[in-house]
Amino acid sequence: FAPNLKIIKMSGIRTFTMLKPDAVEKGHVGAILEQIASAGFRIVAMKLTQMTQTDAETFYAVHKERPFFGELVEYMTRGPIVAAILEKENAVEDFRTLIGATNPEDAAEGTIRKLYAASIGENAVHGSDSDENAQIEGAFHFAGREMF
Ligand code: IDP
Repeated sequence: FAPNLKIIKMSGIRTFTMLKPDAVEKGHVGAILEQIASAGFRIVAMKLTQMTQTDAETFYAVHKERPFFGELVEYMTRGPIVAAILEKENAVEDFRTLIGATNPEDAAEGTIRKLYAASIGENAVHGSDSDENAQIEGAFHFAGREMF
C-alpha cells in the first residue's frame, strides 16, 4: 500500500551528532566534519553551543544511575560542542559505524573515535543509537526553523 511504503522509506534518514568538548578543544572539528561529509552525510542543522548542567543531565538521563554519570556531565558541559543533524540513507547505523565503538581501544581502524578519541569517557563524538533517539536528540538541540 503506497502511503505505508513512503513511511518505511522515510525512516532512518537522519541522525544526531555532537562533536564533544575534547574534539573542539583539540581543534579536530574541521577534520571530523570532512570525514562525515566524505562518508556521504548531508548537514541538516549545525551549531557551536555549550550544554548547561541541566541540559547534560537531561540528555544523558538514561545513564543517571551509572558510576560515570557525574564525570560524563562535567565533561560534556566543560566547553563548547558542535551539535548537528545529519541526513543519509540508513543514517543511524552508518554513522555508528563511521564513529566506531564507545571505547576507542575497541574502535575499528579509520573510525572517528579510533582517530580522535582519548578514552572511553572522552570519546570525541556522539551518534544517536536509534531512529527514535535521533529524533528526540535533534529536537532537544534544534528548533524546526534551524533544520534545512
Ligand atoms: P555511545 O556514546 O557509544 O552510545 P553510551 O554507552 O551510550 O555510548 O555512553 C554514553 C557516553 O557516556 C559515552 O559516549 C562516553 O562519553 C560516556 N561513557 C560510557 N561509558 C563510560 C565509562 O565506562 N566511563 C566513562 N564514561 C563513559
